[in-house]
Amino acid sequence: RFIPTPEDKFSFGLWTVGWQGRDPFGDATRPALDPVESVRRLAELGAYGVTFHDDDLFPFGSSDTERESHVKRFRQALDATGMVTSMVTTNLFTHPVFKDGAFTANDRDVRRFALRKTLRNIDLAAELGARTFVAWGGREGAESGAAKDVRVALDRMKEAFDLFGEYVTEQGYDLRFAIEPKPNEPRGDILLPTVGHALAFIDRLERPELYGVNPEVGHEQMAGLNFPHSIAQALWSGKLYHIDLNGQNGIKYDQDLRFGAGDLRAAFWLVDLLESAGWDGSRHFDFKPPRTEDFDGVWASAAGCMRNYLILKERAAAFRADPEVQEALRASRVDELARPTAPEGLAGLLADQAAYEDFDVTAAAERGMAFERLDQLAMDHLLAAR
Ligand code: 3MF
Ligand code: MG
Ligand code: MG
Ligand code: MG
Repeated sequence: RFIPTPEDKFSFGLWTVGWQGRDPFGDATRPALDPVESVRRLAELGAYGVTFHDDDLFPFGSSDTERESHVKRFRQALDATGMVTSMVTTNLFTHPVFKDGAFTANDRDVRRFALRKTLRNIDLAAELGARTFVAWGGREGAESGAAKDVRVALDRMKEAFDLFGEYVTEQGYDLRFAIEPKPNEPRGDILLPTVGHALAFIDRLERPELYGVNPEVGHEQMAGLNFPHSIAQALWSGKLYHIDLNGQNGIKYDQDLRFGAGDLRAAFWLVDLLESAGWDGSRHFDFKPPRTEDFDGVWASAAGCMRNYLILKERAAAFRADPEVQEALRASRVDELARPTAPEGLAGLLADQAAYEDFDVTAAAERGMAFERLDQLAMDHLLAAR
């Protein structure tokens, strides 16, 4: 029970299990992990894919031949294990050159370098058969007001994404972009801070169909937002192109706990939503095994992400299948929300005396919604008390 298989489509960033535990206050607590070893171990644990930043696979500044040899070893590991590269992304935040951002750095030559670094990496993504290219605006932001003209920065951000869209179209690559919002950290404030901001930005691009979002559990929760609600709106917009699953305890620094840690109830509703929406993309984990852990702890943490997803999937299915829950949903009139409010149109609505003149406001106001009973049933299922 709860044993992951490739059919579950679980994937991990190389930077997750490979995180050495360096934080603003402390040095690395673990040695570097060979990407080939990560591929092998994750395959053994039941994952189907891995994802990476260019710099996770070959060090920043590698020559073309060094780059080729790293890619070749990685490819061999994929072939040997049957793992896929499900997503590729660019590191535009670690090297000091990106201290003021990449596509929106005030320095124009830094922006041009960032575009070229990304275009090179888009080629690699296509070469490895990835269909999704994630862009997190790591340092696109500011600490102070006059430092960044946000309207102009958004022009430059649009310019960058439009160029990438033109490039994949010209090259005939089957690749879509997923923008990853985050409100802050490492910058004081980051541009495109939430899913909603990113969705509005995408509407202004030249080829909007090429772009969607890559929401991360902890990033929305850092802003105090309801993650399942953000995912629901992304799905409703047809824009959920990828997802970063992890755990977070409220409005704090980006904790990147394993999936299921942190806000467990949000995780339950998230899995319920993804599964009932028939989400067929990767279940991608972007977490950090805490720096207290040795490698046994790293693999236990990775396994825990998948196990928790599968447990929650079972719990959510049990909730949906319970006849008492179905009855409670009806009692809360959840099905009624699916009925269009005025299908007869404006004229019919205006002519309907029952809608206004004869409407019994008092009686309607007195009807309870029965949400508490419904939510307790969910709680019982989540805690396996039913
Ligand atoms: C930072 C993140 C990033 C992105 C990654 C993929 C390092 O909080 O979440 O992880 O997910 O850059 O685009
Ligand atoms: Mg995070
Ligand atoms: Mg993160
Ligand atoms: Mg992320």
